[in-house]
Formats: sequence, C-alpha cells, structure tokens
Amino acid sequence: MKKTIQMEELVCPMCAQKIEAALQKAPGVLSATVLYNASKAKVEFDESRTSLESLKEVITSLGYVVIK
Ligand SMILES: [Cu+2]
Repeated sequence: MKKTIQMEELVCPMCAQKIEAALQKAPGVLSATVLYNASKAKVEFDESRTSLESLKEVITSLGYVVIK
C-alpha cells in the first residue's frame, strides 16, 4: 500500500533526512521518501505488518507535526 503523509512545514533538509531514515527503519516499510520542499512523506508499506497510523507515530515521536 502506498500513502502520502503531509507534515507541517519542515525547517531544513536535515529534518527530511531524519524522518526518511526513521521511516525506512520502521517494521513493514518497503520504501520511504521524504520530500523536503513539499513536507510530504511518501511511504510504501506492508499493511499486514504496519499501518498508516503507526507510521504517523514514527514522525510525531521525532517531534514533527502530521497534518494528515
Ligand atoms: Cu532540520
């Protein structure tokens, strides 16, 4: 399943890299790309192993705000 997570505006490209690395390490994630300019995370995941909500939690646990 592929989903896009919209975050509040990212402060710098390092934020995007940090979120991307954390998502890539999360269980069940097949691929993750964070677009710094758009403040969006594109994630492809195995829905039998994780959920969109869990992935949003990965982002919020790093201190970033998920809009939708
Ligand atoms: Cu930053």
